[in-house]
Amino acid sequence: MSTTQEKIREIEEELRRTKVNKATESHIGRLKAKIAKLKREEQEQIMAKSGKGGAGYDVKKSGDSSVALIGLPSVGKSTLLGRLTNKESKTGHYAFTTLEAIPGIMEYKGTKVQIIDLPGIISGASKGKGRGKQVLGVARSADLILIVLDVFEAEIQMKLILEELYHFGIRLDQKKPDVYIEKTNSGGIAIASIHKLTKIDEATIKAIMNEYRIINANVTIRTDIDADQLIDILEGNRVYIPSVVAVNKVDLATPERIKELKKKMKIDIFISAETNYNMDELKELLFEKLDLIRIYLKPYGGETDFEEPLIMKRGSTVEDVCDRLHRDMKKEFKFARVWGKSAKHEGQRVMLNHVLEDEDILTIVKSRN
Ligand SMILES: Nc1nc2c(ncn2[C@@H]2O[C@H](COP(=O)(O)OP(=O)(O)OP(=O)(O)O)[C@@H](O)[C@H]2O)c(=O)[nH]1
Ligand SMILES: [Mg+2]
Repeated sequence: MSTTQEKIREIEEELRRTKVNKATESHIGRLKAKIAKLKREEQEQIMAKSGKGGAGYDVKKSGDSSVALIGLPSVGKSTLLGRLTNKESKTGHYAFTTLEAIPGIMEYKGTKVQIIDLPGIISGASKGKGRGKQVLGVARSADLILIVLDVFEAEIQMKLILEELYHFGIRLDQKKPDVYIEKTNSGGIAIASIHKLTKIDEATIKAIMNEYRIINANVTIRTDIDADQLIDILEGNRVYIPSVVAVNKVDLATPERIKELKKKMKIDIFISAETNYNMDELKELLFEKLDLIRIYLKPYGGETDFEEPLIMKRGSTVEDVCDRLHRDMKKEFKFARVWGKSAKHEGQRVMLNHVLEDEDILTIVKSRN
């Protein structure tokens, strides 16, 4: 065991021994920050050691959005890729059939979603075990992570996956906490929070920040954060990704087992890649969670193109559409007209900041028209 690992273990031990109450809150915060820093050090050591041979998978992005398949070996990820896309990935009844990242394209409701099949992960993946770094590296840059579990081992697999993802800096189904830190030269740490902070107090914030050698700063907080989230912000390098949890091979399980799992854990969908059970439902769920919207373009004075909608992230504005269409579009923009859910009335006249909705029809009027 390295000295870094020893130190981590020691502090983790102290953390376990410390009773959680008002008096120990800032001490606990400081210990957590120490652990985070040491873990980063450990991670850097691992990265340095595995140096060359550890190049990441080179997955070329394509489609409107991407989904990474994460699960233990043999849970059925490759079989699932074959069901969701037109791509074949070798399947087998033995572990580690897949050794690389294999992308396929799922076409659904006019969108093209890249689904990436990956080798199974194992305990210690985030520390580089069994191609873990490469696999989790792909997961980090995906728009959504589809967690695939085996119906008979769902509980233990889920626990392992969550730990590995967390340790690799992936925060699932969490919005990036809105915390803004502006370093200053004097005056100590001034905290301004928009809402009441219920999970962390000022002393703890200061203790954690001191651990990161920040003595003077203006901190603006707009999320009800806890100590871990503040540490995430200070560490940086975290990614915030939505997930879907699917339990596979339910064709092999009894109704009792399914009921038990439903009671025990939060599962989004039960599937069988083998028998195609709930495959359409899974596609719909992925589509919903990816939060994509379809925009039908109607050229000025022309017909609406319902065949090939523009696929955008939810929350996109007319300005985002302009940027997607052409680099200079914004310069020539005069106004736009919208029909559909986001319009107050049919053909509403809107400007660049207008937020669009799924299946809106949009006409952009350029100043030259
Ligand atoms: N009964 C049943 N078997 C399945 C199902 N999905 C996959 N399998 C079988 O499970 C085995 C493993 O499937 P794979 O798709 O290769 O699993 P994987 O997760 O890609 O495995 P690795 O690449 O080794 O990580 C194969 O023998 C599949 O035929 C399912 O829904 N039901
Ligand atoms: Mg596979």
